[in-house]
Amino acid sequence: MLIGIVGAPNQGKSTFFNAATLAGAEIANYPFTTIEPNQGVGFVRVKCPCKEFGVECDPRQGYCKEGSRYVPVTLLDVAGLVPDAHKGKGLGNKFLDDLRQADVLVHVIDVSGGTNSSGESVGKGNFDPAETVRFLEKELDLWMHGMLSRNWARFAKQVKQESKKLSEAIATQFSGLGVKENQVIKAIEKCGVDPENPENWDDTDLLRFATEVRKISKPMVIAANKMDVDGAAENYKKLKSEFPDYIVVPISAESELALRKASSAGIVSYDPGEPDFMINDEEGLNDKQKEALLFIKEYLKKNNNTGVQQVLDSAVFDALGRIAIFPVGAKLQDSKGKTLLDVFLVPKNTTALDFAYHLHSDFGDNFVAAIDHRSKKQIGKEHELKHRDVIQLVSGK
Ligand SMILES: Nc1nc2c(ncn2[C@@H]2O[C@H](COP(=O)(O)OP(=O)(O)O)[C@@H](O)[C@H]2O)c(=O)[nH]1
Ligand SMILES: [Mg+2]
Repeated sequence: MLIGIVGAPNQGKSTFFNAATLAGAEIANYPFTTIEPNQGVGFVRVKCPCKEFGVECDPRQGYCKEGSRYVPVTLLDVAGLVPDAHKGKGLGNKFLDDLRQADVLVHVIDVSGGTNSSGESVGKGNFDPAETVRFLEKELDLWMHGMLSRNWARFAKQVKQESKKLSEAIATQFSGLGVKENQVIKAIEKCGVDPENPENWDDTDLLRFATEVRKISKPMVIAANKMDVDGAAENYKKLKSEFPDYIVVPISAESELALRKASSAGIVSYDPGEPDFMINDEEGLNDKQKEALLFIKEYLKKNNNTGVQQVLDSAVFDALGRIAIFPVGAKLQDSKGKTLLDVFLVPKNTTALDFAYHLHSDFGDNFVAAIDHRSKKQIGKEHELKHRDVIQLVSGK
């Protein structure tokens, strides 16, 4: 699972990334092989079944705090996007290459209206952040369109001559888009282009198709950042009403970063996503630190949370539509007596059998039934799992 943090320069992407990944790698125990400088480990939050069942859990990865299970995910701090990046301007190509790998995007924007789409500081309230949203959508669409249109005529002809399946051919030939075949099928249906005659698609068709592919393959939430600046709240409301199809989450990345740093230093007790924090050693603080923490306290009173945790949760569970499933043995334990050891983030509509295969092909091949640990009822192969299900697999071997 890879979450791409995207946006124009100076909107707060790196601040968001640093806050969300601070010390993440150490606590996550998360196996990744190709970690790069701009990658880090963050967490999404799931209500852990441990409280409900009255047990102590032993997370293999991530951690559990006060009944909240923090499940590791990889975050990617994508290079800042500038206008005309799709033509290779700025770090355009690097941006788009990073993006290809992402399952879901978090678009960080300066909702105080103080930064334009080129990343220039213009003084708060002097820029409409809605423009930044449109600009990013357009850049992504033009990038995808550019990749498709470059060789389209030749590609379409070849597909036809060799009687290939168009959706499959698009997914493999344009691997640079990072799009799966089922997503291509959906996009073709959505924009009503003729899959039998791709040579007849004109440039407008291709752009419409690119737009649908982008929407389907790169779901996105908007992190309305710098909400701590005066006047940002009005912009946020406006943005939310202007983009009803997006999840827009108000955030203050800087406040979250300050709290995480203070928490690492032992100055405060704070759990990401929570509405408050505790100052541990009031006397040990200097005036500046005190003032900063009081400012954040006031912010939290008004806004309920910094929003950083909520953005990640929304990206994975709402925009991407994943559900968290806890596989267990009898008594919630695995063969070594570890309780609620694992949790997996799988697509919605995952069936009991899909889940068995997700764990191991042997579990799938030898699937007999599964038991829903809450109801103690047996469920069959085709049964669709729900968010936070606790599932015991019954295997034939
Ligand atoms: N007031 C305020 N400023 C922020 C916030 N997040 C980031 N900034 C500031 O915005 C500027 C750009 O942040 P940065 O994370 O480097 O942006 P990036 O270019 O998108 O990675 C820096 O001066 C940050 O301190 C926030 O939540 N509130
Ligand atoms: Mg940056």
